[in-house]
Amino acid sequence: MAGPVLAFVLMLAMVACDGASPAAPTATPTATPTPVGSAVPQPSPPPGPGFDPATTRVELEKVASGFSRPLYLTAPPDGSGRLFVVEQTGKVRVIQDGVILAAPFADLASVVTSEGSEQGLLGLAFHPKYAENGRFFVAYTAANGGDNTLAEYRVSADPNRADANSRKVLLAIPDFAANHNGGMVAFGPDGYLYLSTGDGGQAGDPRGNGQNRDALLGKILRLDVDGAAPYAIPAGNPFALGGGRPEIWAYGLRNAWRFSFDRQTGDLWIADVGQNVYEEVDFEPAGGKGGVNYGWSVMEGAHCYRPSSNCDQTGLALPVAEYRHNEGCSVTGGYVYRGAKEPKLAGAYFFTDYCGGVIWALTRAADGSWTRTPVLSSRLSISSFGEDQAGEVYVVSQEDGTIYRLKAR
Ligand SMILES: [Ca+2]
Repeated sequence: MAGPVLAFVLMLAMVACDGASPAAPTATPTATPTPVGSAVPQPSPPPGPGFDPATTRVELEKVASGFSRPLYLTAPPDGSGRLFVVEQTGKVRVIQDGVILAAPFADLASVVTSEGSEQGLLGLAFHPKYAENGRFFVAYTAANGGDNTLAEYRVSADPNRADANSRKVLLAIPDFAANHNGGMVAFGPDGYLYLSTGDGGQAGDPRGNGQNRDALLGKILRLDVDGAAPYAIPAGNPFALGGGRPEIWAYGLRNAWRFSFDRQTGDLWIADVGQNVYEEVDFEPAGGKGGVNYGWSVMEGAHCYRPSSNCDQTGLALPVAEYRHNEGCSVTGGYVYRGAKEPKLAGAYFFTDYCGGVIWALTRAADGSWTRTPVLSSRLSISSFGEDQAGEVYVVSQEDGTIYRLKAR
């Protein structure tokens, strides 16, 4: 119990120490206009007939418990029906037919550091062709001092055990603070691998990484893991031909701890953890060209941060939803529900706050306006959501080590 509580104290301490930032922020001027291919959210298909903000509420059904500081859940696209749970200290556990297998699928404890409250094994993504190639990808803070690391592994001959000797490090980004390490890794509908990185940490983006397109921190990266080793740059990446690091897909992010793709539309939803006041959800419609600047640290949410007034918002994409810290401390992004078991949830984006525990549904009306509806006061410390292969949505509760399934009430 002390771990998560301490984690919060530390997280809040980090958030509150802005005045102690050792380095002056270096605003990095951008010489050329940002290719804001999709800075203004375009209407996607409206929320399905399923979710009704006026009447639909949710409840949680316990799936399995006994995990140690779980941070994520996903499933391989192999028809096995298994759920894979990421534990912060380095293990990946398997739930098969409702039972947690005794032996972990993978144990990365020797290669990750989880000393800091935001460090550890942070993300996991199975290759879209996992059933054929057995490849999967993990994001973690490395034991060498916290490099924000993306590595690839393969499954062994036993489908419930990874090959511990198969590790290949694709990317290791040096980091200067224990907090803000991103760590979401997911394949997009384009087959490319997306990875979030934090701004490095401390508070207030002391090194100006969010707006620095020559830095890999404070970004979402897009990589082709089916081309040249260790990865190739997708030809359509916004800075593939110059203007910044070619790996960058999106920038101006503080710590996009969780993002997801709508499995039906391909829309990208980004939950970016805020500084002192505002938590935000960003939205990039499917088909965007990337290169969107989500504003940090010029802005926190939809508000000027540096400078605190009259900041230059030219070319910045504002969040589609935000809330103040009177409702929480750290946004936990989720998923648009596209499963089959809960037709009443169809089409809504579900997310929460780690401290507040209220699960919200975010929907867009026909006139383009967004509505954030509280659908459950969970009283949990929810570190993440997750999806199974069929699109059912799960809640990962860090403090009680339990996985729940999201249900309509
Ligand atoms: Ca960091």
